[in-house]
Amino acid sequence: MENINDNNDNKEKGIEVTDYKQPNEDKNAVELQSNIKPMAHKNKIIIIIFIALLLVAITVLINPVVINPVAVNPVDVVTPEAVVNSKTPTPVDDMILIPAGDFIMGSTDTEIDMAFAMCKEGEYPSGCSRANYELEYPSHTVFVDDYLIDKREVTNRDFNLFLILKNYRVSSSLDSPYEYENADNLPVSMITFKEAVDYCTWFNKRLPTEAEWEKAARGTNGIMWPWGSTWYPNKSNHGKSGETGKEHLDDSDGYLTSAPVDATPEDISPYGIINMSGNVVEFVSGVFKPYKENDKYNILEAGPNTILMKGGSYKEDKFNSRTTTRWNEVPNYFRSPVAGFRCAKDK
Ligand SMILES: [Ca+2]
Ligand SMILES: [Ca+2]
Repeated sequence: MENINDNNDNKEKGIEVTDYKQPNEDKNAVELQSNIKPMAHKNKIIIIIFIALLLVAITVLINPVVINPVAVNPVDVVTPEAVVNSKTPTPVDDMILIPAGDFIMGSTDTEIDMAFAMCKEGEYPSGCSRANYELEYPSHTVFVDDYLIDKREVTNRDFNLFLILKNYRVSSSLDSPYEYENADNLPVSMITFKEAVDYCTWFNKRLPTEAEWEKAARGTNGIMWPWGSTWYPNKSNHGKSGETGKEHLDDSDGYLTSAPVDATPEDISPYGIINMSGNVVEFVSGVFKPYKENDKYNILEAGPNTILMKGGSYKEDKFNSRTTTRWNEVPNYFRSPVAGFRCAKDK
């Protein structure tokens, strides 16, 4: 700023600032510069190339393996062998935070009537009992604290990883889906309640409570299926109603039996949790009993240690695939190709 001001001052005073230099001196200066510039430019290029080569050499020495930058979904491509052989084997950990707050749990009398009517309209109306849906009564508000829950059902791949790394032995020799080929990304099933608990514990997680599971499935507004209160037959992997012991499979949704855990992305809850209507029913923690708010129906106690499961499966029709659906079974020996689980944990 000072020089510019000085020049302006000089111009105002009628003095040309370049008058001190003779014309011949200027010519020599130009010639001298023209001789020096190419040499300086070459040197700069050589120095830049040298530095670039040095950086490349350092990079190669530090990272000898070129990593493929293409993004992949580990659920789709990682085999159990690859995971076990890696330096840091780990199950897929994809959890979603459910914020603390109230939600609507259970079903109203009207919703129970709707479920019963759907059953009566199915292929096996004589097998329908309203009492099955009265287990969900009443609709009541429940506060649930912050927690995290798995976005997807636990896969064969991850359960197999648990068996290998933990040297865990299941309680019987199984004709197990997780021993099938090409089944890595199917939901694990044929496991007992205890085995599901042990898996979650090994992963520093736990089974969700029934309230946590139901809130994750239906959000705060009490919707009937995870995506809303209107049934869409192609959103989830479901089955169809039928006589006990008869075929309940339905491939109209694209899957006759269990589907890969991320294959039906439209079976999605308000929180973004997948497969809470269909695929496999899911163990939750706690003991099965009528809701304490039930002042109307005489629900038979199923036993002090009766376990709970939630949601539907690839063998269940729409009325048994609702967010409020409750199942109970005797633990320890129960294992089924339609029963799997997902884990939760405190925030
Ligand atoms: Ca199906
Ligand atoms: Ca499910």
